[in-house]
Amino acid sequence: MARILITSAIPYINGIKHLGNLIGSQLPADLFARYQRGRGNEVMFLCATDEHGTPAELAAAKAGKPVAEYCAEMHEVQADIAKRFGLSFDHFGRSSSPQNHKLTQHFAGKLAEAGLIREVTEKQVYSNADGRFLPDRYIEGTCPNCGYEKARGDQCENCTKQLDPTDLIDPRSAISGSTDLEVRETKHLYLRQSAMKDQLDAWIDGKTDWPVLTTSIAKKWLHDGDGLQDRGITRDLDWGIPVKKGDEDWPGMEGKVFYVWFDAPIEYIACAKEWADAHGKSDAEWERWWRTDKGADDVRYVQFMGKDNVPFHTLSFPATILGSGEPWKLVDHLKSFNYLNYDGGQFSTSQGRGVFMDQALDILPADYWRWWLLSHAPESSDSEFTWENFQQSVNKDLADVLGNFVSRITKFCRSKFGEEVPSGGEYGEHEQALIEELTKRIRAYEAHMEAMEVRKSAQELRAIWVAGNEYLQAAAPWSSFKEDPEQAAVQVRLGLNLIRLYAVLSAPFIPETSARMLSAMNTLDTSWPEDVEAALNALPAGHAFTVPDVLFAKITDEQREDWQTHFAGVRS
Ligand code: B3M
Ligand code: ZN
Repeated sequence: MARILITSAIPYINGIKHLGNLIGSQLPADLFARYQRGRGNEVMFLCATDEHGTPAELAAAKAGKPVAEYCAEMHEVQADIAKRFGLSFDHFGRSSSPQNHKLTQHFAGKLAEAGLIREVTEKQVYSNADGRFLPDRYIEGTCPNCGYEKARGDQCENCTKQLDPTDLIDPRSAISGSTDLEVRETKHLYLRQSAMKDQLDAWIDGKTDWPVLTTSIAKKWLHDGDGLQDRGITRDLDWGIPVKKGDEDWPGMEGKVFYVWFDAPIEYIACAKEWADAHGKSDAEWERWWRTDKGADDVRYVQFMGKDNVPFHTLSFPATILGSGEPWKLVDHLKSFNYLNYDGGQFSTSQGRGVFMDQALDILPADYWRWWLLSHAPESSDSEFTWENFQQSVNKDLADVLGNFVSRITKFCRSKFGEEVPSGGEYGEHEQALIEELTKRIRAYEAHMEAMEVRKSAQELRAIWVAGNEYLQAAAPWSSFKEDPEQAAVQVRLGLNLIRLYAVLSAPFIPETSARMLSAMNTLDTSWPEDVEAALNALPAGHAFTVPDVLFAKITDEQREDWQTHFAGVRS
């Protein structure tokens, strides 16, 4: 039994995620986790909310809540939606957990011991009225380039020009509106990534099986311009993990916190400890996933993320881990995604454009969305959600192909043989041909799933459903029944067994429906079809079943138009 550690990029706490976020990391990670469990492997699937940084502070302020309270509430909201989408995390943690505080401070201490941290004095804008330093994006003013009055200190939203806060005309605090600002000196910690360039370079060179898209991004950061830059890992904020060297205070760093991108990936590890603590397990039980000196050397570690997160995972986080000098597990395979667009534009959280996870579940069950998103995953390029395409996939793949197959065979059996698997006869030439085709296709499906080729896996699964439909169409038990009831019994027995087989194969994509299919087939046998012929004999003659309710309702043109209109605007 292989052991597989899977992490999904941890979603920001600031609001409910849209479908583009979902397909960019959490959903494909869940597909992989479910598949690996289905194959009998031991899986640890971790995700969490990313709770620090300016976005969290801003969102809490907007909601009029203390940031800790806001994060606790939003964590519950996200956890609930994740559950309803069938995301099967072994643990859904929080980057603000005490475990992550401790581990982040631990890493900083180790990096300091290794001489990899330097202190830098910088100039930053301080707001007297707010009593705090302002991050660039907390400063607003008039854009010197286009005259837009609400330009931010890092960039003008109107003309997209990159700005320095000092470029702004009439700068003011975005928090209080105060113009009582001054430039003050402040001290920060930098991680000396430049000193680790060769080590990181060599590590990336060893990753010959990584997609070029991934390694080229890493190589670009390593070699372009002046090469890998040292990175500021602290901020002047209240909310975050206090800067400490292990358990000790860090002189001169009082009142400062670590930068969100420093502590967020460390949460991948801390999350495993949260999992252990939540289940009363010992440290050894989570360390066997993460410490190569404690059993993790035979773990395969796979990360899922959107393409914009690749540099942090190929360079910054490995720099933290390697720099610590401790035997932590490094990523083995990194699966990254392009962007999903929405109906001719981009999904946008700040503009409320697109379909958000809670809204999606308000109109249709999770499996409809899971199937569409996974079968259209933005792998080799960006992809686009349109309502027409969604309607078409649901109606064709789910309702016509899979749903119809299940309904036809169970209803026919009930009417002619009753609600049990019919007896008599044996699989003949046509059945053998189908078994052969399915064997080939299932082996291909496994290979695609193993390689995390999400779209190809979906196509193969669909082809497996189609093969069953075509068999049934050709066998036509409804006509053979008249002359040769025994032959019809064989065909129906095969069809009912196919339902169980399809439930097992489809579970990673559509887990809820898969469970309904298994329950209609009255079986707990979810064993993987290593031997397809044996799998098609799993339900013996006489085995009772029930006819399930319609698995997938078709989307009508009227519904599609309604949704199209409803989601055309922006969410407030
Ligand atoms: N929260 C960004 C994102 O969700 C960030 C990922 C952190 S992964 C450690 O895209
Ligand atoms: Zn401008």
